[in-house]
Amino acid sequence: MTDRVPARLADHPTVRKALSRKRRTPGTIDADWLRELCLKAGADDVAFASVDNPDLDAEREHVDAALPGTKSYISLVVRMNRDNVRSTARSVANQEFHRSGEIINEAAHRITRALQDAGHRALNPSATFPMEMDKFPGRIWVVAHKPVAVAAGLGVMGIHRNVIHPKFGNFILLATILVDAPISSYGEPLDYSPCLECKLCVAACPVGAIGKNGDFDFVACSVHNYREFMGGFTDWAQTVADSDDAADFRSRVSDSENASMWQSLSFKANYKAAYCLAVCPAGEDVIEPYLDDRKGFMDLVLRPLQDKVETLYVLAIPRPRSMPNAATRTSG
Ligand code: B12
Ligand code: SF4
Repeated sequence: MTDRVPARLADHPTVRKALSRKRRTPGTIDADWLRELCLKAGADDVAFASVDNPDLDAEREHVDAALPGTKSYISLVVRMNRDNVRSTARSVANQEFHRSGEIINEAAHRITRALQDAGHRALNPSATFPMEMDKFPGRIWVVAHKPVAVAAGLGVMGIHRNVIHPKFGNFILLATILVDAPISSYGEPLDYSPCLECKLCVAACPVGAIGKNGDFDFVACSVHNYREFMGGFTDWAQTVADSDDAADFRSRVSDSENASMWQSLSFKANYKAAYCLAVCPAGEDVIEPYLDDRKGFMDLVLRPLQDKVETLYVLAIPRPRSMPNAATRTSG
């Protein structure tokens, strides 16, 4: 090593210090040590997958671009508080998503730091936003957390295409850390799906994005739920640009919609619904009230969301020109 250092660098204090200490040659990461590290850092569950796992072939080029030489995925789960997600008050549910996102990002950041200190190259892409908007409307996420979690054995995607953890149900957020080393043992996919096929998610979605057979209309979901993100923001800005004057603009967009957009811009972008997650009774920790009294569960959890009067955002498909692109839902 010393021979390879040019003479003009050899006397630099940093170089002298680096050369005098013991070299670390990080090898395979011990799975038990890593699991303990992740749980202590704030994850509620964790499992590992290899980049060579054929179920994750589609991720390979993306993670290799993010961290060249990625060898393993560390898949993290953080629980969400269920009744917050179920609330008809969007501020309550959004606060739960944002806070859980911060918790999982903080956990991933701590774990990545510990891996770096152990001599590894490691990277923690954001759990949710920010994403790679220069690629919009293409793939804006660095790594797809769901397939990694499924391959690592942390859950299975239900009819609503969210990952259901066998114990925590779908009240979880996911994150993935990329690391440049193999891990001593990898997870296996679950041998059953926690999804009960009850179809409450189908009944709850305000824009019909979830098909009974598991088809998912991501455009319908994205246009409504993500109204204050990406394309929905462009539509709002376009309405500003297309308006003749203030009165015209206020006739097109309600004060409440503008205030909501401003709340998203000034705080964090808020989701319009996550009702598919809210109503899902799957998971060992979640299922009891549903088993005890299915009608009671529906009255308590599903009905208030179905009955909520709210603005829905849908794309205009060929229909009379007078049809607006926002409609008010008056009943379930
Ligand atoms: C893109 C995305 C979305 C898109 C598309 C959803 C989807 N099913 O892919 C939209 C905007 C609709 C969305 C909505 C929501 N999302 Co989202 N989303 C993501 C993201 C960034 C990637 C998802 C992904 O891996 N897709 C690819 C494959 C794996 O998904 P798939 O279901 O098998 O296939 C569908 C897509 O590929 C889609 N598709 C096909 N081509 C294209 C092209 C583009 C450009 C897009 C956008 C989609 C798309 O159609 C396929 C069939 O449905 C992840 C974060 C991340 N970095 O992983 C969060 C994530 C999946 N979302 C999450 C959540 C919570 C939500 C919402 C509840 C939002 C909310 N908080 O209100 C809703 C639920 C909608 C639903 N029922 O799926 C969580 C899920 C947690 C869990 N338990 O599984 C994640 C993992 C974020 C996180 N860190 O936890 N989401
Ligand atoms: S609500 Fe029912 S059908 Fe939908 S994902 Fe959950 S368990 Fe499966």
